[in-house]
Amino acid sequence: MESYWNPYIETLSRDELTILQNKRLRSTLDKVYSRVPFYRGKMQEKGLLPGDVKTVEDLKLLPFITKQDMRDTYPYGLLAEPLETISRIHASSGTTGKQTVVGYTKRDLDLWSECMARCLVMAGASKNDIVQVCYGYGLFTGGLGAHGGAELLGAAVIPASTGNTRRQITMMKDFGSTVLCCTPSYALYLGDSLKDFGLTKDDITLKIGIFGAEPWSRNMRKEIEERLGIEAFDIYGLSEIMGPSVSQDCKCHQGLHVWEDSFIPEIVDMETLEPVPDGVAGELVITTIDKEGLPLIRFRTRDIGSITHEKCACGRVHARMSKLSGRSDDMLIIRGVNVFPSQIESVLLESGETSPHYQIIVDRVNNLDTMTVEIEVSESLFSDFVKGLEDLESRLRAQIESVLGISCKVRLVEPKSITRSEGKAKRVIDKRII
Ligand code: DLL
Repeated sequence: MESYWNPYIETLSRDELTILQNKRLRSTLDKVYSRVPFYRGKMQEKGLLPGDVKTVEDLKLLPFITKQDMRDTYPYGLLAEPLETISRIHASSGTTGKQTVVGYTKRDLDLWSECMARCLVMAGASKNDIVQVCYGYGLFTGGLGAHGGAELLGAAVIPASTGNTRRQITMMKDFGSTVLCCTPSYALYLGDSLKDFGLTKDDITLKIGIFGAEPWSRNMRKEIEERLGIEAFDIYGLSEIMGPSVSQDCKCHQGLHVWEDSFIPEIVDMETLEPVPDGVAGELVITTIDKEGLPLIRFRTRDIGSITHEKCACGRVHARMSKLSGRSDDMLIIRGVNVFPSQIESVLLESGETSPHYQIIVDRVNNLDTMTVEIEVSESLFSDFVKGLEDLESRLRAQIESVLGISCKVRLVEPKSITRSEGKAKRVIDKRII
């Protein structure tokens, strides 16, 4: 028998859901028009008043909002509530120095926990479970997001955060964790590491895994399930909208249910930016209709996938998005952390010590992502003594690591050794097979 955290909302009929969405959309638009100069300006440019958008069907009249707009209004320009009512701030990396900043009111945090609790129950978890959260805690939304939902559910939460695999496995075994929340690549790594500690999947009590923050394939899901002896679920979210729990798959594993009472998903053609019908792939655009602190209207996620509004066999009417097939920009996700090549470029430009020719090589070794940045040095420096090069390598590595927040290798290479491209420079060689 299917369980629901919020049976009323999760099994509404499409008509009831549409009525709720229309009402919430109108009030969100009224609010942002009156309180956020950015939205008022954008709507006025199009000659639109909030009353012109009456239903979800009319969404297409509205302009989009992008990560760039969030940076242009950094840090608080898009808040629809006074700062005094903001309870928590999260942020995520941008293409260059500035982060995108998101403020949550107390009610927003409750909504987030509600959505996460729905995801946990959809995966089969209950208050009797022990949930080990190995997403990072901090500005990244994974840790605190999963944590809030598990607490609301009434489960016992282990706020393990990332790193220290030995300790993670010891806790998993000794504390009797039954639900694991982390990135899929870390789940695979944990699965692989069991044997290093003389354990098998029969020595642990995990039964459910809730994995997201990076793309992963069905094959990877099978591998993880096998190694850890669990059922794995795909959870999606993004800092700008809300962390984990914008959507997740149910036990049917036929797409990720988007909690449509809070988030309206659209898929738009990547060239024309016009909405496309169900089943056709394009860029995912999300409008929040129940958030107070930072409502976003038609946010371009840059994630590519498709959507279906067909009711699911699990009884939920909420639309399902496909597994994501990629991004329409150059963002990389390395160990769950978002990396834009331009962030590395700005470090190199600022340092003034190398040529601007560089290449990022991403690989997966023992199921963990690795990143090496190859940078060409100038002729004069290259002929210099080796010690100087080693110092420069470690200086650049430290700078890149501090900007990106993840470790990497830096390798200085001879002038003109990185292949020049006739068109767009090929900055990234991604050797990962996902
Ligand atoms: O990754 C939030 C999150 C944390 C989601 C934990 C799930 C679990 P950001 O750091 O802002 O937020 O990165 C968001 O990560 O636009 C996608 O490109 C990618 N992403 C997130 N979940 C998935 C997923 C968090 N299940 C960006 N499959 C998004 C594929 C995902 N890509």
